[in-house]
Amino acid sequence: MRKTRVSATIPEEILRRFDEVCKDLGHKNRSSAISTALYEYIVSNKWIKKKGNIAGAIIITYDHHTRNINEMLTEVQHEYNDIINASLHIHLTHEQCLEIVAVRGEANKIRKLFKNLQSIKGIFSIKFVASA
Ligand code: NI
Repeated sequence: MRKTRVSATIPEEILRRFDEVCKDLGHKNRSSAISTALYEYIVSNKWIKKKGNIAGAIIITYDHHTRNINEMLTEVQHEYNDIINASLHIHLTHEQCLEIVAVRGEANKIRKLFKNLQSIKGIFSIKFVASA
């Protein structure tokens, strides 16, 4: 593949942590690690534009003590029960929960569900992993 040189401005802290991960993964140089990271970014966000049916898992970590969060998560999931196949709840720590929501259906609807979940206050992280 033809290569090109780019220049980017990124926070020092992110670069420091990136270099640490590169080292842990055994990357010989930063360029190859950046290429791999960019490729993963492209692949993991492909579903954003996809049409038709897709399947995958929405993975959420959240603060169990945020007021009404459990009710909100349940409420949204009930609204989309036609595309949710299963959900798994794990009490990670005293305050943190992990929820894995298996989905299958129209990509547009899954995007809407994702956005609704994302807007709930108290969520630490949320991502969608599409099946290949
Ligand atoms: Ni829990």
